[in-house]
Amino acid sequence: MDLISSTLADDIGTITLDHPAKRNALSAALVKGLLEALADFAQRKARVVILRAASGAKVWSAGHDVGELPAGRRDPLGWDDPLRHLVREIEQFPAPVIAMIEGSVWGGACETVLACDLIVAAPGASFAATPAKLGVPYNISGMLTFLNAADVRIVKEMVFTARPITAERAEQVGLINYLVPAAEIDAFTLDLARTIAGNAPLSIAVMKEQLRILAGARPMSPQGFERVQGLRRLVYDSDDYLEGIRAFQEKRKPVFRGR
Ligand code: LCV
Repeated sequence: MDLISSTLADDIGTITLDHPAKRNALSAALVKGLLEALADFAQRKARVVILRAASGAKVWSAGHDVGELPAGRRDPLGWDDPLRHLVREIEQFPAPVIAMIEGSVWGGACETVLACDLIVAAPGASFAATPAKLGVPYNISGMLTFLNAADVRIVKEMVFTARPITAERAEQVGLINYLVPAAEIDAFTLDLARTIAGNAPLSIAVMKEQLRILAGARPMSPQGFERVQGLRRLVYDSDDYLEGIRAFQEKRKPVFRGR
């Protein structure tokens, strides 16, 4: 069963998340489909990609597939995790990726959307960073994705409260580029894509890569990195981490005890 669909027309690639039964959770299988579509578009020299869910989706994506998170004792967001691959491929894709959002976006999907180059959202859309709700120690490059997308105070609000922020608020704080009525969002996003596709692709590709390298150039000493990795290990080895995953699977509110 295909969990995504993709089309390429007039140099514009469109990828649609299509696994509503699991609210487009970013499972390894769904991410594999996304990566294959992006690789195909790169090979066919797409000049811009639109990443979307089905029209009228209530949930754009529920984030990392919780059922695929390790049950403790292993970094849940290590280098080879499918979500980490997806974020890197979007950032390194040689053309702009536009996230077109209808519905709610959760956790790793929120980071995936923020890793896109432009974001167009409809009223009713929302964005939630959920590690604190699950007891997950988010990873450093993931935190950098958030930090590059919003003021640190907004990032702290998102990650400490784990509460969704509305598309309206996201526009106010500059988290998204455009807020467009649902009835117009398809045409608006296609027009934006067409504008980009009509410009010089080589110039755009090099500016996107320059911005990626500059945005990633944040000083962190080896000692600082090791300290953070040690702190993250304490979290994913904690009872709270197991409790977060268990509570999600038992469809109940987690009880975190700070150990
Ligand atoms: C697997 C799911 C999921 C799901 N995984 O429908 O950023 S971090 O660190 O937190 C990172 C590790 C991460 O991204 O973690 C995931 C964060 N995501 C969330 O916290 C959102 C979890 N999902 C929900 O709160 C609800 O599913 C929403 C509000 C998205 C939709 O609610 P709704 O009532 O429409 P259900 O909850 O009934 O879900 C429908 C089916 O999708 C599965 C869920 O288990 C259910 O499966 P069953 O029908 O087999 O029970 N599902 C939803 N999200 N992230 N599976």
